[in-house]
Amino acid sequence: DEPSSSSYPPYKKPINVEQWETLATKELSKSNKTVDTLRTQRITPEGIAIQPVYYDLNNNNTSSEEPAMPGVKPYDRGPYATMYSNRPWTIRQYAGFSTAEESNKFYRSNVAAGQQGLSVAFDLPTHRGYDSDHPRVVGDVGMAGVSIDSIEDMKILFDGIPLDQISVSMTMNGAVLPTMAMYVQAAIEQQEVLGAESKFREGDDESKPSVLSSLRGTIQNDILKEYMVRNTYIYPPQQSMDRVVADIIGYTATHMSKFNSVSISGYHMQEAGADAALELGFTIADGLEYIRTAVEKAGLKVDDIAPRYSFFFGIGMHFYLEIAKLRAARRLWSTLVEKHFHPNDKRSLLLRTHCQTSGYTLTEQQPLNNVIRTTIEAMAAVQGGTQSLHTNSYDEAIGLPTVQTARVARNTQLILQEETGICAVADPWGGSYMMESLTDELADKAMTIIDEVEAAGGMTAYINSGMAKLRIEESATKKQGRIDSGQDVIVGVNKYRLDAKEEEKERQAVLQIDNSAVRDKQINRLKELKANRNEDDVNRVLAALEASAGMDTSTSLGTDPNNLMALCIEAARVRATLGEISQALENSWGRHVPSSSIVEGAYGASFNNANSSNDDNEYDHVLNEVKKFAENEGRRPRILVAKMGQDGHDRGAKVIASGFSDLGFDVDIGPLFQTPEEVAVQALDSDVHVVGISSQAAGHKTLLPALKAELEKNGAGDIVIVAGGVIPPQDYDYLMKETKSCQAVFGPGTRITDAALETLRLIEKNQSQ
Ligand code: DCA
Repeated sequence: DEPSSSSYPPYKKPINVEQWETLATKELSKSNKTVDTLRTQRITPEGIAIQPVYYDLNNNNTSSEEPAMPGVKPYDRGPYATMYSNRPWTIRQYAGFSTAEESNKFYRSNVAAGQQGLSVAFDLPTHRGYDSDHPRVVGDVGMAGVSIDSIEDMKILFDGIPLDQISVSMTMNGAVLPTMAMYVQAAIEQQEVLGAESKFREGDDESKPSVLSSLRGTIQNDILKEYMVRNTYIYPPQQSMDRVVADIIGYTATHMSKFNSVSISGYHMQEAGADAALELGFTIADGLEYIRTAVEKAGLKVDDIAPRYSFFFGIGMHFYLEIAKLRAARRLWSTLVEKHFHPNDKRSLLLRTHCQTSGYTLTEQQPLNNVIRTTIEAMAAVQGGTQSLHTNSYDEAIGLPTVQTARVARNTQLILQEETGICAVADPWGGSYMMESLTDELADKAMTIIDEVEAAGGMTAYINSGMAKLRIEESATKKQGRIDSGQDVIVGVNKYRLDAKEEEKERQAVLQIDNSAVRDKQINRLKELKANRNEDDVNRVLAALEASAGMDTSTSLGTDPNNLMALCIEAARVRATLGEISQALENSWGRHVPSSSIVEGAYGASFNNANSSNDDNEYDHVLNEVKKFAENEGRRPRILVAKMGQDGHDRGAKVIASGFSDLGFDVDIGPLFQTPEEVAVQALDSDVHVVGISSQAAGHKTLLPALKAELEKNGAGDIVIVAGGVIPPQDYDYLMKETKSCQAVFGPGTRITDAALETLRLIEKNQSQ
């Protein structure tokens, strides 16, 4: 019953209830429950006992082919036999903003209010390996996450939070070595403070666990998807895989056995526009590549590392499909890991996953609708059997969540866990004709994609060929065309929209961060740190790091003295900063420079599909207006689509670039991570009519005025600036009136045809002045 690599037949097994009971009993051993308790723990007022698992009771359990039980290979129905009837999923809200003090306060109150695990969002300078005093990060410090420059910040972040008891997930991929090291060193120093009360091992007291082996949590450490979609990489792919990812996996396998060393993430692919099959196929292919790197290149054993690989998927609005996706993911993973790596430990086959409801499906218009969307997505995640879940706040299309919206998001999960009875049953969909067949079909489609990647030599090679990025961007552009043409309905946006006045009334307050105050605070703390440390120690460790980075042999074994994770912990101990540690590695490896391209024709084709019968459609109207402009002007309207600061979310920028290009604009697309000065230079060099700035990470209030000033300084004040992305409507006046730093803001939900037409009008207006 092994699938072939090119086709993926439905995977059915005889039901074996006894096997399930044995597994369930084992899982229950740490509680005082038995299988019988589970069978009777939820009785409805009508006297119906809800069962922990359902299967075809008319079968004699051996001869017929049925979907295998939960906890049984290939795990379609869940990685554990008892699932939530024994232990509900972890409510794990992703959060972090401003300073470590502010975020720590927020974490503590969340835990007190029912959150079960922490999940840290770092700001973009931290992701990209810059300290807060670096000139490239002026607009980004503390904005899209918490700012961490050193071990001192990390200690404050977890102050009063016992790291041996609460599991901590950290979304970090670029500067993953210094961040992980600072977390570990913070735990060691936390234990020193706890002193006699500490449950950790001191000296050679083997009866107690060591600090490191007590730490529970997950580091994202998934660099492959950064090159495809999220763009918070620092170093080139090869060194990132063979040294950074592999050394962390090796180190944690030896010293931190409860820590998940990688969180293989499809989420960002879905956010960037990938459909479910692409998200699934690419994510599983990434996972295979991470095992290969650890086993074949670093010489680690599959059973030492694979049980601590974890996954992360996005959950959008296609309810049935998202459930099928998680079922198919577990099946594909267990089958392919078994086939390629022959593990002995069953845990190597289990796909355990975190999920997050989709940020992309949230709308700026009528934000309360987002509560409903998030609830539906959360239900898909848990009916698909996720282990851990983040539910978005309903105001996240326009900014950072407030205390109130964060509470609604958390309560969404608490209500599902404690009011609905959903936890009582594992995989309620098992045996449904529709769900089983959807699972088969989606697994099949994803398998075709995995085959394609494997044929190209695995995911690193496939990414290097540019194909992975292109396929996701093409999928995103087509999706935008379907939304703009009304084929895909979004209630309150492209259908049932309120008029402007009513929309205004529904507007939400958003959390405002005083970016320059956070930056000043961080810079002061950096100065203090540097004044009080031993520079010789710092220089010695940084030199050792650079030397190790320069070696061309693997240092991934957890016992290797040159293991980069071990050296970074030492660097954190002597108070080297995150920027210094990152720079030491960069001295050996350099910084990765991405290339960018534009998908052509996909927007137009997708838009026109819906309107093929209509000769006089809006798409053609815009195309004609652009043509007229070109005839009058002697050249086409030219736009530079750019991103400033460390914000790497480029779905919006890419989709706009492709859409405008299909609509007849000449489009230049700027490199990522530009300063306002660099964008101005490119705008002048390319003689554009308009600069379109896409901002997803809250830096707009600092960066847009700086760009405007820079253009004016160079005598190019007539270049139109338009902005789009996640910009709260409250900031529109500041940008358009107070500082006059842009002439239009295209918020979420703007159709590209509308944006293109308005941009054209603004160019004409500027020219006539
Ligand atoms: N019966 C008995 N034990 C169970 C059951 C059950 N039904 N369900 C879970 N458990 C156990 C697990 O085996 C695990 O124990 P272990 O650590 O000793 O193996 C423990 O309970 C925790 O459960 P788990 O399902 O692993 O849940 P989490 O600790 O929340 O981990 C996971 C979830 C996806 C693996 C992790 O990588 C994670 O938290 N990711 C979050 C990533 C994130 O936040 N990203 C931010 C965007």
